[in-house]
Amino acid sequence: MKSKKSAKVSAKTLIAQNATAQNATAQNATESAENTQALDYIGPPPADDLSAFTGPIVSEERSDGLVDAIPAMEGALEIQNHKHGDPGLNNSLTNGIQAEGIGGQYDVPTGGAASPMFGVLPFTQPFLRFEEFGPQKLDPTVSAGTVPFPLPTTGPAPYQDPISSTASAPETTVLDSFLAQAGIFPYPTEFSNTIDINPWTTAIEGFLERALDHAPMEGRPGGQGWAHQRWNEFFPQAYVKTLQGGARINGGIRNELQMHTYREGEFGPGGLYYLEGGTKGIEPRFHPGLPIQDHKSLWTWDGTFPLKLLMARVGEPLVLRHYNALPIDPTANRGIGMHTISTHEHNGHNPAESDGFANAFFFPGQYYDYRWPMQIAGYDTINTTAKDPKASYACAPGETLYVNDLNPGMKTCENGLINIRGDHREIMSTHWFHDHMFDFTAQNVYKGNAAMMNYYSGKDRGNESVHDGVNLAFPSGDAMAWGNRDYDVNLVVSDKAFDSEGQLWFNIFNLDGFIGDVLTANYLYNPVMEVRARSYRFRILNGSVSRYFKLALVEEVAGRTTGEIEGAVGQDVSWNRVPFHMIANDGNILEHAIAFDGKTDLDGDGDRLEHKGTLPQQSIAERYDIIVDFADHNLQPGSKLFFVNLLEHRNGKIVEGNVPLEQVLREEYKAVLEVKDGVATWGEGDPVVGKFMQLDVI
Ligand SMILES: [Cu+2]
Repeated sequence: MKSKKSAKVSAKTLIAQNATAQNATAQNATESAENTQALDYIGPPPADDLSAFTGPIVSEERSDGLVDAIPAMEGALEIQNHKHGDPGLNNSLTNGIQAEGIGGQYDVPTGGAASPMFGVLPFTQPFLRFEEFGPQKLDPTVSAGTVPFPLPTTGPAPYQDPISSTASAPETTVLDSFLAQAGIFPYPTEFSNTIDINPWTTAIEGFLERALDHAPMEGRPGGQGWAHQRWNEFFPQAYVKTLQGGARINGGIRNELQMHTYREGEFGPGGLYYLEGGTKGIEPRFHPGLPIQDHKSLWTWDGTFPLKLLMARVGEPLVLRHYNALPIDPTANRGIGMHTISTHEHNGHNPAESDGFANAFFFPGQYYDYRWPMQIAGYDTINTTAKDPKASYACAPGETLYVNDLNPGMKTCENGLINIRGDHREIMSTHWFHDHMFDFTAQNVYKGNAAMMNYYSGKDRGNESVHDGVNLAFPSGDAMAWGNRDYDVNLVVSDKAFDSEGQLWFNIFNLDGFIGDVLTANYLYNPVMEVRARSYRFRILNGSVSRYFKLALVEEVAGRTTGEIEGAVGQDVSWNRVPFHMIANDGNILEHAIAFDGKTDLDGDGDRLEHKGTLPQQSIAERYDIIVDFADHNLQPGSKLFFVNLLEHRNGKIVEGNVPLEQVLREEYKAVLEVKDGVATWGEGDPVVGKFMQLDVI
């Protein structure tokens, strides 16, 4: 990224000034602006820099040098005596079932027995909304807590290892006190913090039985090549502190960081999504009747449930400080996943050093500062004067933002907006970020390293009541200026499998793609969500690692012949397809909403009905944003709906095809448990085809 603009100023300086002089106006800030062309280095690392380009340069003629190169995974796998640990050592393959599968037509889960469900019935647990990380203003005047990242200690299972601290995690309340400290320390820097030392160094040295040469606190590689590009221009104005960690109980430390603070709108007392005590006490399990996940089985953001959501704003550069609290011992993983991680913000326009490059992984005890500029594409060439209000930052009265327009400086929120540079048609909406570890992305994402990210902007405000010609007023709520989630629902759909003890299981020996036999919504098995009789936005992410979906929405009505899809003989219910509109795909808001109402033949194959209430195929990592009106289509309080998956897989290699909606609902297509040689396996169908989430209109 190279700036074409000459009149740049230092956001860092301005923010510091603004913070120390609360009454500093945009005019003052502009007057004290300094030219940052000299501050932001553009170009390759100098020859004497730590990160200067050295090769080997890869080409057919020059590939010999790679043969003797150190393997990319070298450090990640190291155990005692410079040996490599086997990260699959503790995988719980059940009953001797091997990588080649069970030989059945439906190899689901891949090469494994059917997941035990411990007698849990479908649609018997409430849905959980995502929990917000809650970005905070980056403010140099805040006196930040300086307690270092706590060390792993032994403790009781399932949240710690009782015997070995290097196979364990820091104690949960100690971790929470660490995360809850004010501010951010050490303060984020342009160059990687390779001066401070990884606070886990002594423990790591004890485990490796050798001294570490140098173990920096930050995992981002050092030198100019890994310094944050255009740092002064896109100086972070907000930050998030979080960690990747083994499963533990949610301590509720983010309750007050939720925008709604459990006081506003449907998240407030009496609202549909209010939680008494917030998220405090929520256990890491897929259903209250399924086992609590062990800290070695499930590695989520914060280590907790619910899954996490980053509410970020277009125009506001952000630092995500990501700590690695995973076990020092690479085999303390129940045979799934790698304890070194790298974080990729999927579809984001981010510079390479903050893009989750697969080999730029970081180690237990370290952090990595990802700096995401959050600018609109076209920043350098289109609307550089920031005159177009459609390209704007969403804000509340009194908020300020540094903007690098013709008159650079701190700008104050006016009518819910601050204009910024760039092409408004490029504004993004629904993203996610996830692990990108070399060779281990699938396992680590499966194991919980996946979070969602909503981009808020003038156009996509998260406030449905502002009609200013800019805001698209998508269903959301209006209790707050922006970022209302009352009727704006993040929904990650992903398939999982469990071993005989009910712990998360993945077949690491089959490299053709792993599919699970339990479909989850926000990592919950068959949850029930209550909705109002009104419009909702669903931001649906396919969070699987090898499985595609085709999702439909139906209403279930009493009477075998009442609905447009008749029930089978013996069923006393029938179904109606529920129309909706698609408004965004893969983080891009569509120019026009697309109606999936059966009136248009969207793919021109002569069949209109197939699009009524049914989405196109949804690939891995793909996002569809849809709007459903639970007050239309004869829906009303008391109506009961289901999300249904119609796409069949028989293995992780390839999609088999669509199963007709009628056959799924009538259970003419239905996976059946069969016991072969004492092992429960699936026959006659893919168990992930079918209903997976219930919606009750209240
Ligand atoms: Cu991705």
